[in-house]
Amino acid sequence: MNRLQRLHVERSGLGAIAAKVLAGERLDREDGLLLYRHPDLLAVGALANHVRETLHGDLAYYIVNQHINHTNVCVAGCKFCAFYRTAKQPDAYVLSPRDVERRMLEQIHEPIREIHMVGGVNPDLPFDYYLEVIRTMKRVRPEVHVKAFTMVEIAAMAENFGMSVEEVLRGLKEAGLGSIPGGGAEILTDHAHQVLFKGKIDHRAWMEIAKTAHRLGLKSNATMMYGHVETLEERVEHMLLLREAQDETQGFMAFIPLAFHPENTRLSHLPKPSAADELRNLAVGRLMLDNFPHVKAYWIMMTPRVAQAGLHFGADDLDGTVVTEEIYHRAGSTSPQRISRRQLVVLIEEAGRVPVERDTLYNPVGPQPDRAAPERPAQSTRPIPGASGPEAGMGISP
Ligand code: V47
Repeated sequence: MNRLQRLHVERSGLGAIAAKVLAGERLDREDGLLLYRHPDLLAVGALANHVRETLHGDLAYYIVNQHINHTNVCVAGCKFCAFYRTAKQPDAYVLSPRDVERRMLEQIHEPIREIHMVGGVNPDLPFDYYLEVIRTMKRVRPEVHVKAFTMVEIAAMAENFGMSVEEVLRGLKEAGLGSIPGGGAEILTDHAHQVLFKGKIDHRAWMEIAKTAHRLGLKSNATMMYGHVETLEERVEHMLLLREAQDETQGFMAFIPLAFHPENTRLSHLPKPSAADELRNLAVGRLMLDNFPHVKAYWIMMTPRVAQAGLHFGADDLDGTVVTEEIYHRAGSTSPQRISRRQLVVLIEEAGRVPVERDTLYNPVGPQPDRAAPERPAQSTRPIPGASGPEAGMGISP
């Protein structure tokens, strides 16, 4: 932070939090709430940007990827979802492994590094279906990273097939699964679970599966879907639970706040998210989740414009080219369904950041930009043991 920004943050009344951030001290529940309630969004953003730049300098990551939703049939009945169908509805679908192959072949000319696949909780699909889909993806593009199936889908597989979560994960991993996307976390509290998504696992199970995956060497992301029935306290609680789990496993790569899109859902009376709320959630996430390496501004749901601004509110990643997105588009997203690699690069450059193409695990790929990130790889904003001075704690743990 430069002197002017520091003065601004102090005058805004966030001096105590700023001092903690600059000293690398962990923020607590009350700090989280204050950051949510504070009227000066730019001051909150400046603090988050400081952490973001300490970790990643000017770099902003993107990936060339393809999203495929293999089925919209789901028995969970979540109130926030515009995507799911019952098996009997006329527009219910399941993609066969051959269909998945076809979708991939349509994009075979693109240098895709990741397939992101999630779908509904569909009890009619056998375990072999999931294995076959993964094997097909690896056959069509052996080099592709398969990031697939949320903790919710994995829980359902374990239950439906009489297997332990560990057996499911080992089977999927053997077939070629590379990591797990961050979906299905919603808001990790009993209240949100009861009101919104009681047809699927609660936060205890979500976290246990995440930790099991991490222990088996599968990295994952973590989302937070906000802006529906939850309170600010619940958002902070969600972040604290993630932070605690991350202390244990170090298995989460990115935190991805997702603003609720109400159209075509049973909560369609709720307002659409504001850009200010989206930016604030990125910023609070960046500040509270001091042990998460990355914060993602998922352009598909934020729109490219707000995601660009997000790169100055704590986010260091825009996600990817995506190709075909259904979950938000059914819920009223006005973003395009795909974006080219060139467009992503331009979006990042226009925002004053330096684009870095990455793979799923955040290894840079392709030609590297001239300007580098801070010397050490991003892992945590916790203090470096033994370091001193007012900004020492903003360093990165070894
Ligand atoms: O689990 C569903 C959310 C998630 C709505 O890991 C909604 O890299 C807002 O998890 N309004 C799926 N949100 C998407 C997801 C994701 C996206 C991008 C990257 C990654 C990653 C993961 O979307 C669901 C749910 O939490 N969601 N419906 C809605 N109407």
